[in-house]
Parts: sequence; C-alpha cells; structure tokens
Amino acid sequence: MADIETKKKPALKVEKPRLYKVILMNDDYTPREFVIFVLQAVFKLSEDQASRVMITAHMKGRCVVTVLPRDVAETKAKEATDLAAGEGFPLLFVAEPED
Ligand code: TYC
Repeated sequence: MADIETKKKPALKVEKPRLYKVILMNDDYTPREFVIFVLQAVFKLSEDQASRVMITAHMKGRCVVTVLPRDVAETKAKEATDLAAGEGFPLLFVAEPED
C-alpha cells in the first residue's frame, strides 16, 4: 500500500515535571512540639509521621518531609518557614531537586 503513513516521533518530547524534595532542617531553638505542629498543619502529616520526621531531623540534621512538583514544594517550604518565623522560631524548610 503506497499511501500508508509512517509514524514520526513528535518534534518536541514532553518532559516529566521535575520533582523537588521539601527538607526539614534541625536547629537548637524550635520546640519539638512546634515542629510537629507545623508538619501537621502545612504538610498534613499524621501525628505519628510528624513525630518521626521531627526526631529524624533532630538526630541527623535534616529529613525529607515530602516530594512535590517544584512550585508546590517551594510554596509549602516558604509557608512552613514563615509560620515558624511568625512565632519567633528559626525553623527552616528548604526545597531541592530530587536526584
Ligand atoms: N532540635 C530542636 C530541640 O532540641 C527540635 C527540632 C527538631 C528542631 C527538628 C528542628 O527540624 C527540627 N528543641
């Protein structure tokens, strides 16, 4: 059959959106209970999940909280950091690309 079209690759590949980790950083000042509160309020973790993430950051220096598309990860990290700053705590969340 002469008129069968051959399939061509699309000119532009559709890239998967890159995902970003939201990381909780340890500090010496923020109360443990407040860290747990922020993790529940902003990231919707259960009390058990929030406690585990908090204690991991406390012992190891940092802990991955969640993995999200870049804009959501950056917005949530800022929201959580701002919530703590509003209460006078230096608690820090950062967003960084997944490896
Ligand atoms: N290290 C803090 C304390 O001893 C508690 C804490 C845990 C702070 C985890 C931040 O990401 C953090 N009060």
